[in-house]
Order: sequence, then C-alpha cells, then structure tokens
Amino acid sequence: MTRGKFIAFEGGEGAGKSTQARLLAAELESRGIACVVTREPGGTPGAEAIRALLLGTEGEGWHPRAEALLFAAARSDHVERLIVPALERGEWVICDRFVDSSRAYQGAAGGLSDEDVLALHSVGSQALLPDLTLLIEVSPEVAKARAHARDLGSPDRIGGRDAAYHARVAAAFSALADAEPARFARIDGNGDAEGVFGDILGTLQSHFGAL
Ligand code: Z5A
Repeated sequence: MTRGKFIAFEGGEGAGKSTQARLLAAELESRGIACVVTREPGGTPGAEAIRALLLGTEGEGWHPRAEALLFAAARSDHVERLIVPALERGEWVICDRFVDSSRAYQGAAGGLSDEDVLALHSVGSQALLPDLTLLIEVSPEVAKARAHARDLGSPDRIGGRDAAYHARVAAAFSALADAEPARFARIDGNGDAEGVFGDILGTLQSHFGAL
C-alpha cells in the first residue's frame, strides 16, 4: 500500500483555507483519490473537546505555555487517531492548519521559542510534518473583511487578538515559508476562490506530478 500524501493549509484567519481544503477534496475525489478533510485544533472527539477549551471565550483564558501544550495535546490525538491511520490506508489527508500554526501563533506571535514549539511537537506527534504546506496569503484588509463577515463581529479567543498579534503571525508564516521552500508553497489568496484553486492545483501538479 502506498502511503497517502499529507497536505496542510496554513495562513491567517479569513485567508480561505477551509474553502480551498473543500475544493481540493472534491477535486481529488473526482480523480478517484480517496482523501480525508480535517482541521486543527480538532479532527477527533478528544481534539474537538480541546478546541472548545482553547477557542471558547468563557473564563480567563490560557497562559501562552498552557495554550501551546493544549494545541500540542489536541494535535497528538489527531495525528495518532486520524492522520497517520488515514495515510497508512493510502488516503490523502487535507488538514486545515497544522504545526506551523503553533509555530506562528504560540511561537513567534505568542512568545514561545520555535525550539520549544517543535519540542512539544516531537513529544506529542513524533515531529510529523506535511508533505506539502500551502500557505495562503491575503492582505490584512481582505483577511479582516472575510473574517468579520463570517464571525458577524464575534471572533473566537485567538481571532479576537489585536492587529499587531495578527501581523506577527503573518510575518512568522512568511519566514517559515522562506526557510523551508521545499515543503512550503506560497499561494496568493486575494483573488476569487476559483482562481486561487487553479493556482493550488498547478502547485500540486508541479510538486507531485500528474494527479
Ligand atoms: N490556532 C493556533 O493559535 N495555534 C494552532 O496550532 C492552531 C490554530 C492549529 C482556529 O480557528 C484558531 O486557532 C485560529 C488560529 C488558532 N485563530 N485565528 N486567527 P479556526 O480554524 O476556526 O479559524 P481560522 O483558521 O482562522 O479559519 P477561518 O477564519 O475560517 O479562515 P479560513 O479557513 O482561512 O477561511 P474560509 O473559512 O475559507 O473563508 C472565510 C470567509 O471568506 C468565508 O465566508 C468564505 O466564503 C470567504 N472566502 C473564502 N475564500 C474566498 C475568496 N477567495 N474570495 C472571497 N471570499 C472568500
């Protein structure tokens, strides 16, 4: 059995990750490629329960180190119970956010070192990395308008952080992509969804060959 491919979508809020993940799954299925679409934090019952703890706006919230541990714990369950078994069945896994979100949000923007975030990932998820990480980048104005339209002005605990925090996240994603050009592809997400998807399909074909 050939192991499936692991594709992650990354980027700030409102970049269009979920939209593009759904379009990619439909395209792969239409080509006879079995795939699983999933998300972080979440994807398994345990990880979805941790998601509610992380993103709910009740209570006093989490210290940055506790937050990083909770994301790593959710990811560990997700990797163990859903991602690795699907890859071993030969299915492609399309994941809406993965460890690079922890590196950008809890690391660069939240104050933890990249080494510490990667150490948690090593313990929790055996340092699993995607075969390809698609970083969707949009202008801050587009991100804000899309997220606002979706949230109707009630963002989750992390989405509601200030513009400076989200600017640090965007800069961190950009730096991660520059540092690992073989794993990352940068996608301009400012255009319409179909145009963005065309770029993603072209990127997959040049990365993996004909699908
Ligand atoms: N987080 C973290 O801190 N550390 C971690 O390790 C992980 C996550 C894994 C997860 O929230 C939060 O957790 C997130 C990071 C943090 N907080 N923030 N910021 P989430 O997954 O629920 O939220 P999100 O990742 O930010 O997703 P999002 O805002 O839903 O963005 P998206 O998936 O990139 O966008 P979308 O849902 O596809 O589209 C948003 C809207 O724009 C929607 O109405 C679409 O119809 C529309 N859209 C999408 N594409 C287009 C185009 N191309 N043109 C026009 N309109 C479009």
